[in-house]
Amino acid sequence: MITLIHKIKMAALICGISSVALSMFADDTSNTSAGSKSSKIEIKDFAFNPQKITVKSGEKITWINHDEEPHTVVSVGKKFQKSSGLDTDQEFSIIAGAPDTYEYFCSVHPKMTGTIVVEK
Ligand SMILES: [Cu+2]
Repeated sequence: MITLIHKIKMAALICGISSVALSMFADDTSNTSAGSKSSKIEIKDFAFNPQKITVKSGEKITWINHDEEPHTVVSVGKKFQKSSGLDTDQEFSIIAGAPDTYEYFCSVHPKMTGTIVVEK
């Protein structure tokens, strides 16, 4: 009798521990997918690709330069922080701010332009 109760208690304890561990694991994965949503803009052949993107406020936006030439990311009207000169395979990231339309260009090649539409 006593040993049976003891066994049940042990089983309940083990179940409790594993479900806590599982829920922690589930929380971790949902946090990574929801909290760090990000968009990539590739710089290739003197163009931003995609040229226009729509993101949510708080989303991370990363540019990566695939050209041999250095490029920059500069906001029209200085609405967000500008990048330094990006060498080959170098990245630059910002966090999308308030909902708005953000135009940007490359200060080395001003004909290179892009648009970010930030939604709520
Ligand atoms: Cu450029």
